[in-house]
Amino acid sequence: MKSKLIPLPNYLEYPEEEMKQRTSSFAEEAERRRTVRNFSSRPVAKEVLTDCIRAAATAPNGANMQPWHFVVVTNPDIKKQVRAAAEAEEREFYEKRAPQEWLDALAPLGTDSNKPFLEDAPALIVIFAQSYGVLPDGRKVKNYYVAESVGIATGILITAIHQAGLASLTHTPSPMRFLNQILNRPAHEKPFLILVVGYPAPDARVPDIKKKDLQQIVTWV
Ligand code: IYR
Repeated sequence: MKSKLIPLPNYLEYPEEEMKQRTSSFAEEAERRRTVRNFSSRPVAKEVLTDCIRAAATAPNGANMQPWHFVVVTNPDIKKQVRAAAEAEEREFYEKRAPQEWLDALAPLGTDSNKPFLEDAPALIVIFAQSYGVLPDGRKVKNYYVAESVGIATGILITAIHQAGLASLTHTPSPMRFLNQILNRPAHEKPFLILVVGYPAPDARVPDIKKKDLQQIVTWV
């Protein structure tokens, strides 16, 4: 197929002062985000979740294959099934599989195998990564840079949820294949992570941890 290039649509340039202002406010806004593990059961408008996913779907991705699928779980029975299966995996992890070094790294977070947030929160967005695409006629198309693409989309999703004034938690019970069965997704879709979404509980507590200083993480040459 020959490429058809069009003029860049909808580009917006800002005067430099405004650019600095916008960037600094955005950074401040991003710095307010905390991963939350205590959720209120207060419902969230479907329209808001839909728009957050719309934003995520703009992610740059390999060859524009868009190798993702988002399943939004709000049904209490399905949330219950997800919780039961996730907690079974997590008990294996915390009690048997996790090496001591990993458990030590998790200690400051205060996590354990109980995952009440999987039922408390009004929505779980389960992100699936498609190892290949399927054309309408059933033929398979290869996807490229799947992990990178889905990771970027998830980052945008988390940011969209945060800017809506909602909280999220990236939850990765391992292995996560049980999600294919509960959510009825085909085998070529691999669960990437569960994003737990909602309002924080009024008494939500978060670990007292800090991000690295910029000088530790940036080198200018
Ligand atoms: N999946 C487990 C363990 C866990 C692993 C990492 I790396 C974290 O940053 C947090 C938790 C759990 O959800 O408890």
